[in-house]
This record gives sequence, structure tokens and C-alpha cells, in this order.
Amino acid sequence: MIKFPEGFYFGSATSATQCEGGTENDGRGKNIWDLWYEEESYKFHGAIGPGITSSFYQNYKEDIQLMKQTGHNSFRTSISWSRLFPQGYGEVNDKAAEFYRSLFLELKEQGIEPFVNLYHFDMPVKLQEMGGWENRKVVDYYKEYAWTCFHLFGDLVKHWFTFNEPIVHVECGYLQCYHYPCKVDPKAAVLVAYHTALASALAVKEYHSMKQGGKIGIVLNLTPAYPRSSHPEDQKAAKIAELFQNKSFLDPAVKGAYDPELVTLIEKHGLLPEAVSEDLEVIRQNTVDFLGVNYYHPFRVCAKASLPNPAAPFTPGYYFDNYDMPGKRMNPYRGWEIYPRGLYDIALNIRDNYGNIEWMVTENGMGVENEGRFKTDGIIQDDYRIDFYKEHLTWLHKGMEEGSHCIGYHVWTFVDCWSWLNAYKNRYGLVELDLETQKRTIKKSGYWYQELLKNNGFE
Ligand code: BGP
Repeated sequence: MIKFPEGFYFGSATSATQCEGGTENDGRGKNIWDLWYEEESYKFHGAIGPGITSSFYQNYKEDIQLMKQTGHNSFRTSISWSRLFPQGYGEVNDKAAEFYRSLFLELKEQGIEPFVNLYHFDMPVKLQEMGGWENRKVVDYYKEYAWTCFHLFGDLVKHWFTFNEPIVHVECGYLQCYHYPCKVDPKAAVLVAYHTALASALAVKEYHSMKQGGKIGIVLNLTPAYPRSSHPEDQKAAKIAELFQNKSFLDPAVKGAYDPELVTLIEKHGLLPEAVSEDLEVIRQNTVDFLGVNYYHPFRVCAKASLPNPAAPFTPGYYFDNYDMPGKRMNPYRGWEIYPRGLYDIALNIRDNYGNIEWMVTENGMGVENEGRFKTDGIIQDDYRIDFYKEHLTWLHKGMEEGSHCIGYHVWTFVDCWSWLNAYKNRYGLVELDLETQKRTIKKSGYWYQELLKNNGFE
């Protein structure tokens, strides 16, 4: 029997853009995903967009009832910055404040602890027009936004996160073209990463100064980089991949400083931003209270097969290649590697190299394309997902038994949600969403999760 400690946080996670819908309601301003969907909608093949999703803005009470039924004791979502501040700054939208207060209150009343994230990829359009995270002024607007959230909801919310997966908006927005502003500009990428770490530290500082008696952390998608072999060149490649992929945010958030090796590499490419010493001091002094970790798959890394093109814009891939490990286990329904042991390695890494800081799994899940094919007797028979969770929880539990201080586990996600690039192609939920009727139907994994939560463990 795998048994988790009393009071372990079990639940699920989502984000405002991916579940709320109601983008035209009650004075919400646009964020970059409304724009992305409008402009790139041909890629979504007529699928519904962020304007509808699972209409959590209207249906949150029903969804909270379902969460209660499955035994959730906690749930993570995010606040939509452009719902609260339609311009990104200035006047608070009272209707939005009312919505989030009612949502957090309802969760509390149903015995579900809210974990609230301030930024999940969703820059208000007005601020993106000013340069988004490239503009130092936006960092100050974020600080005001964070302060306002603590002020408005801090009596109800005791677990905050400053950002979700900040490396993603850096890479996808500034090195590849998967998010706005969709450009390849390594210098901007580094500046954005630095401004984001600074914004996070400023939010931590504000929160601590308000003495509300809760905790504040950051959610990082830690992706262990495994080298192809013990050959020194492969080892070096994996070490550099770790620096960029994981340590670039983990170190400033938890240790208050960047790894000197990362700084040297960035300097070598002439990309180091001009940092003001007071800002570096803010990062140094305001480290997080706890950590959220999203884990989906590992990173397989080897030395570069050929010399990088010096004329091409710099990306971390300058230093390593990804390789296709023979025999690796793939999710046949989504195309990501499944490697449950990665969660154990993360647990020990946090224990050994990050002061054994308190942490939790803030996302772990299995996306499945065309999931309707697994439906019999009106229920999605997602045994593959149950196996996926069992295996990850087994490795997590082992890490905890060996002393890693993990306090919770949230699956991604509860009700099937909208995704940034794939709309509803890949389903992750414990609960199926019918896109035409908005009807929710618990999947087999949802019933399994209910048993897990009832017993705080599984056989
Ligand atoms: C994480 C994001 C989530 C979610 C998830 C699944 O990186 O934090 O917002 O989208 O990945 O990924 P996808 O939706 O691309 O399948």
C-alpha cells in the first residue's frame, strides 16, 4: 500500500485562460491568447477558443461540487490579470474582484484549499503592446497587480504562486514562435527571463511585507536532463541543458542568485542584460517559501553532432542536441516520453541541492488525442491514465520516504481544458467535457482518483 501523510494536498490544477471562458463578460480586457486565437484560428480548425472553454466563469459552483465529490482538498487556478485590470494597470474591475472572491470563498466553504497563481502565460494585450516583459515598467505593473491580489483575496488565499512555468514564455515567445510576441530574439529572451525573475521576487517581497500568514512560491516545469552516456561531452551537454532549462529560474527563486556558469555562458554570447544592483538585491533577498513543480516528461541530451552555425541566432541548443533514446516509453496518444522515475529524481534534487525546500507537484498528467474512442458504457475508460498516475505517485512516494519534503500532488487537470496550441485535441481531464453541451462526465480515472483521495493512498 502506498500511503501519503495526513493533510497531504491532493487535487487538480488549471488556469484562467484554459477554463474560464466568459472573455466578453463583465469588462474583462483582452490578453494575448484572445488575440492569438483570433489571428491563428485557422490552426484550430474551428475548435472553440478561450472565449468559451469549459465556462468555469459561469459554472464554477457546479465544478466545485464535482471536485468535492471526487474528494479534492485543494485546487489550483490562476487569476486573469486582464480580467482584474482590463488595461493591465489602473482601475480594478470590481466585477472581476467579486468573481474571484466568490470563487475562493466557495472553495473554502467546500473544504477545498485554493492555490492561486498570478501569471499563467496571459499577458494583457495593452501591456504586450508596450513590449510586455521586455519593458521594465511592466515589472512594476505586475508588482501592483500582485499587491492588489494579496490585498483583495489574501484573507481567503494562503498559498500563492507568482508564475507558472516562466521558461515557457521566454522560449516560446522569444526563441520559437509558439506564443506572442512570436519572435526569435535571444537578447530579448534573456531580458524577459531576468525581468520575470525580478517580478517574481518583487511579488514575494510585497507578500511577505503584508504579513498575511500564508506562503508564496513559483511553479517551474522541471525537466531533468539525462545525458546519453557517461562520455564527458554528453555529460557536459546535459549539465548545460540543466542550466538553461531548470536552473535559470530555480536558482534565483530558491537561492536568490544565478548559477555563475549560466551567467558566463550568457555573457559569452553578448546577451547579458544590464542589471541594476538594487534589482539583483531584490532577487537575492526575496526567495520563495515553497516550490511548485510541473512534471510531464524528461529531456534526453547528448553532445552536438556538428558544430553550431555561428550565424544563427543563439538558443540553448547551441550547446547540446536532443536525442531519441532507443526503447524509451512513449505516450502513444500525445507523443511525449513517459518516465515516472523523473519525479523521484526531482524530489532528490530538491532535497539535496535546494535546501530540501517544501514543494509540491503542481501538474502531472497525460494528454490523449481523440479520447472519445475509449468510451464504452458512457464513460471514458482511461486505464492508461490511472497507470500513469499510479507510477508517478509511486516514485514520488519513494522520494518522500527518502526525506524529500513534498506536501501535495495536483493532476493536470480536472475538467478537460483548452490548450494554447492544440485547443481540445489532447484531453487531460479526470472529467470529460462535451464541447457541444458543456456536459461533464467523470472518467474512470476520476473514480479512481476519488478512491485514492478517500484512502490517502492506493494498493
Ligand atoms: C503545461 C502548462 C499547462 C498545460 C500543460 C499541458 O506546460 O502549464 O497550461 O497546457 O502543460 O500541455 P499542453 O496543453 O500543451 O498539452
